Parts: sequence; C-alpha cells; structure tokens
Amino acid sequence: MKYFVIICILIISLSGISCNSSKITRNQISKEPHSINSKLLERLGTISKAGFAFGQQDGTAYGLNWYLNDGSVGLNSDLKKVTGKLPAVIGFDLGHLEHDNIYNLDTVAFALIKQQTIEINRLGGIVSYSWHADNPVSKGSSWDTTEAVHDILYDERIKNKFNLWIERLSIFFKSLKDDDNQFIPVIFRPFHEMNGSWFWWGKKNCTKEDYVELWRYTVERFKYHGVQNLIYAFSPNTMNDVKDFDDYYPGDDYVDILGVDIYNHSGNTRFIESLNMNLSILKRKSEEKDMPFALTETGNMRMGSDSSWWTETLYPALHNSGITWVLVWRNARRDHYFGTFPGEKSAPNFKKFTNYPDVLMLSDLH
Ligand code: BMA
Repeated sequence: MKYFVIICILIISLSGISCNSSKITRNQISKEPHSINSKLLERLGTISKAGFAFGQQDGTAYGLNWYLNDGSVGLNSDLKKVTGKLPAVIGFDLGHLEHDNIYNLDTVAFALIKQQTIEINRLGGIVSYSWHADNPVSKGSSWDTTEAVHDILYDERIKNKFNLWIERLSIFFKSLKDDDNQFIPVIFRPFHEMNGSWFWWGKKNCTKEDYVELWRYTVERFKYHGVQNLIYAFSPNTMNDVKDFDDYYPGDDYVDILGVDIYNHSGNTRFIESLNMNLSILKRKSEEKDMPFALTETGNMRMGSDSSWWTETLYPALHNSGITWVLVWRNARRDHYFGTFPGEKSAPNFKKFTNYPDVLMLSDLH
C-alpha cells in the first residue's frame, strides 16, 4: 500500500511537471526564486511592510527652473532640494522611443533615462516606466483617439509597425545592465488609465476584449525579443467599482503589480473617498493574487492654496493602506506641477510628510 501511494504521488507530480513545462507563463518565470524580477518583487513586498516608497515622475531629470539632459550633474530633484532626500521611486515615460527618437514626448533624452535608471538602481531605488505611445494608425499622439487597437491585432500593416515599436523598446530594455552586467529589473506600466477614454487604448476607443488581447500580445512580443527584466503594472484610472478592474484585467499570467491613478481634481473629500474605495479594491485583489499594489499616479493641482495637503489629505489616506509606493506626476511648469519645489507653498509641509517613519525616500529603503 505504502509503495502504491508513493507511485501515485510520483505519477501525479510528474504529470504536473509535464503540464507546467508545456505552458510556462511569463509570470511564473518572473517569480522563479533566483530571477532578477523576483528579487525586485520581493523587495517591493518588504517595502510595504515598512510603509510606502515615495516617487515622482521625471523627478531626477528636471524640475522648476532646471533641466538636465547631459547627465553630468548627477542625481538631483526638486524634492531633494526641499528635503535633502532623493525620492525612492522615479518614473520615466518611453513615449517616442517607438520612433527611435532621441528625446521622449516631454523632451527628456532616452540616454539620460538609461543613465539615471542605472544610477537609481545602483543606489537601491526603483524605476517605473510608463509609455505614452503615439497612435500607430493616425500617427497622432496617445490622446488621438482614432481607433487603433483592433488594427494592431488584425491589420498586418499596423501590426508590423507595432512589432517594430516593441522591438525598439526591447533593445532599450535589454540595454539596462548593472555593474555586474546583470539586467536591471524595471516596472513597466503600459496602456494605463484604460477605463477612461482619453487614450487610443481607452474605453470608448476599443473593445475590452481587444484591450486585453493587446496587453497579452505586447507581453508575448517582449518575451519573443528575449526581454526578461520587466515587472508589468496594470493601472486603471480612478475606478467606480470593481468592474472597472475586472473588465480590462489581462490575467495573472500577464501582470505582476496592481495600481491605480487617482488625482485630487475634484476636491479633498472626493479624493479621500476615491482613494479609500479604490485602494480597498486593490488590496483585496492583491491578497487574492499575491501581488503588490501601488498608487501609480497622483497629485493635487491646488497645492499652492492647500499647503498642508501632504500631511492632512494624502498621508491619512495612504497610512496603513498597504500600498508599496506612491508616485506624484511631474514638475513641468508653474501651472503643471505635482511635487513641491523650493519656495512653493506646500514645501514645509512636504518636508514634515517625508519625516514620517512610514514615508520612505531613497535613503530610507535600506
Ligand atoms: C501628462 C502631462 C503631459 C505629458 C504626459 C506624459 O499627464 O503631464 O504634459 O506629456 O503626462 O508625461
């Protein structure tokens, strides 16, 4: 009997192995114990136990009154000028890399993005890439809502163009190596805010099924080009309910991290309500799927007249929420900034916020 049981177990486990090996998914690959990506995922898990990492889009590339496109001055940021500390997460956008351009859509040089990615990784920070890709059909921007997703999937000419775009991004991703010649794991957050209709991959501009297919196709294409260092983040815009997540979710085999983009555009009360509701959806999903979750974009356009926003509005909603990081959008101009900067009204309050023990800047990650 004992031997019979052992033989049964062997047969079951062997059949399991053969099943799995015929369909090893990307997500399983990223979670292999020694893979580079699993190390970053593990780190993200550890971070959320201590608090949440704080980040800014383009934060080390430019700020109010300064612009760094040669990389010679090292890492600086408006937030560092205010607090003495660099952010723990830096977001960059890859829009226009699909055309092999030198600069992205916000005139940040890809050479600088690469150089700073390497440097941020060396210092123990985290890099997250979004992709405001142009519309492959109309040749307009991401905000050109001419239908394109269906064509990428089913029109050979557009598909070939998109394949070339993915190939160009692949070359960039594969060039991200550390001092030991190992690939640097980065977060990649394509086709974001799909439950809104402002991008060509958004709600009214393609079917849900085509959106999911586009995501999966993109992941497969990167795999085809041998890209191994991407951690995929799926992030809708503020969700009305869980349907906004479920309708577009590409599946656990194609996603590593869950996120949401929520801005303080409709006042603090609405913002806090949305955050609470949305983060509780993500928390439930993250527990079910065993994936980290993050507030992948946020910001308040009215910080100048709401100078205690950081500690009185943002912090109470994020404290103990379980998120791994929060990323505020870029400091582009005086009428378009989402972090603070020296002399800005909320700067002292931001400094107070970053002194809270669970708000983690780069130097707090160790
Ligand atoms: C938007 C704005 C744009 C920018 C885009 C991509 O939210 O900041 O000015 O081009 O993000 O970074």
